[in-house]
Amino acid sequence: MSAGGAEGPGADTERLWRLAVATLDGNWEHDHTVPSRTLYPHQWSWDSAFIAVGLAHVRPDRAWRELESLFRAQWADGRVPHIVFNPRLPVGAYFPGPEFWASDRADGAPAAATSGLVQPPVHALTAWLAYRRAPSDAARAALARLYPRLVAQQRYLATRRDVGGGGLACVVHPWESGLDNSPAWDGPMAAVPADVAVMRAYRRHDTRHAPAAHRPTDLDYARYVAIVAGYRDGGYRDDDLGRRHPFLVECPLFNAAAGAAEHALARIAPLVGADPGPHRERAAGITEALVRRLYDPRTGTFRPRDLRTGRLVPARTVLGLAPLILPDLPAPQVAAVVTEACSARFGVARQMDRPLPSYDRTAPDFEPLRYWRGPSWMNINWLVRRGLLAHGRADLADGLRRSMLGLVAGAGCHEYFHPDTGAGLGSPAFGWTAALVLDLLAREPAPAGAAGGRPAV
Ligand code: 2M8
Repeated sequence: MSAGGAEGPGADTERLWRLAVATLDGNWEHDHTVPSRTLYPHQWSWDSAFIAVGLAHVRPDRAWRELESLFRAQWADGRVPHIVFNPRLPVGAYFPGPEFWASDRADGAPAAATSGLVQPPVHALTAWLAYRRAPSDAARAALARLYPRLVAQQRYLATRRDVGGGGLACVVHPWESGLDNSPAWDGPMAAVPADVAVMRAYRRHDTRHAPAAHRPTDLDYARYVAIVAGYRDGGYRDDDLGRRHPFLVECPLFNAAAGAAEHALARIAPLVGADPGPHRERAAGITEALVRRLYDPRTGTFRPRDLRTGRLVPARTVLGLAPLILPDLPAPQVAAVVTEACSARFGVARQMDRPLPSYDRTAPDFEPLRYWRGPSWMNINWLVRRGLLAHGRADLADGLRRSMLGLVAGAGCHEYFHPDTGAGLGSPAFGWTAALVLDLLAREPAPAGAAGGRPAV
């Protein structure tokens, strides 16, 4: 394939660009972009953040509408819900739907029906990138409106969610990690009491649109539902979670995103008349806490910590590479993570056939078809590529970029991809895949006032 390859942009680039724009346009829904018309027809939190990065290249006004519509559904405590439900859709358009979450019964919930969970806080980073891509008075005004909401999002995580007391936020559900059925959650999930028979009372929506063999199992879903039900029945309150909540994990990707958010807020603050100093201090604190609490010097990797057992989880997943996005990650950890990324487990190289898988390729339970247990995903690859660039590894970042573009050139804007064959899996017209392809194809930031961002062909 030639899309963005060493041979330079060509017809493939033009074709990919058009496909990506058409995918984003096709998924646009009055004030946001759905991840997928079939599988995920509402608004998802970190999807909207990644999507805004792509929209900034082609429809900058929509990039800001995307983020602002999401933050309109922010709760009074600062949490940004992981799903904002579209009231125009019929009951059963997604499971679990608004009737299950019952956000209208919770204190501090917004007028819109939402979930009560969050997702990795990549929004400040992507707002900063969207602004840098297409700076304008309108973009600066949008940033000024978003800034206090982004700060409140961070405050919620840093205060209500620091259940371990060590300066990191914990996730209270695998859905909050974004990597729903990652092998990283197998241990913590095994401790969640659930009976698979409860699923007889529900109708799963996902397996109507994707093969069951690609999706989390019914037992996974029984546990997902049980964790939500407990949290919901406690009014989605976070006090005393350590005593009563069955799933509490500190995730390296989630916290790396929180650290990157403080770095981004430090860049945004002067533009909106705020002080960048506190953001720099908080960023340094998160990086220090990540290294202290989640870095395992024995294996040279970052791993999630299960707060119920106090132990790091054994699985080596792509989550462990995410701290690379922190510009202040200390050199020994940078070297270790790059070594892990370049190992046979993940296969990063200057010349690589396929992007990163979501899980260690050499693990006996690696599953190339099942969701976050093996397949390659564009958003994670995009984050790791940014991390490689931040730490002076443009050679590896370029290998990753070409492998990502090759995947989409071969299979289209799928949700995820077979990590060996490159076959497209899941939804065939997926929002963040399209958006991040645009970002990979576009040149690095457009000069202030430049229009478009479309690559030369
Ligand atoms: C997937 O998660 C949802 C639940 O939030 C699902 O499986 O139904 C994950 O891939 C998540 O990371 C993503 O944000 C969401 C929508 O694309 O789908």
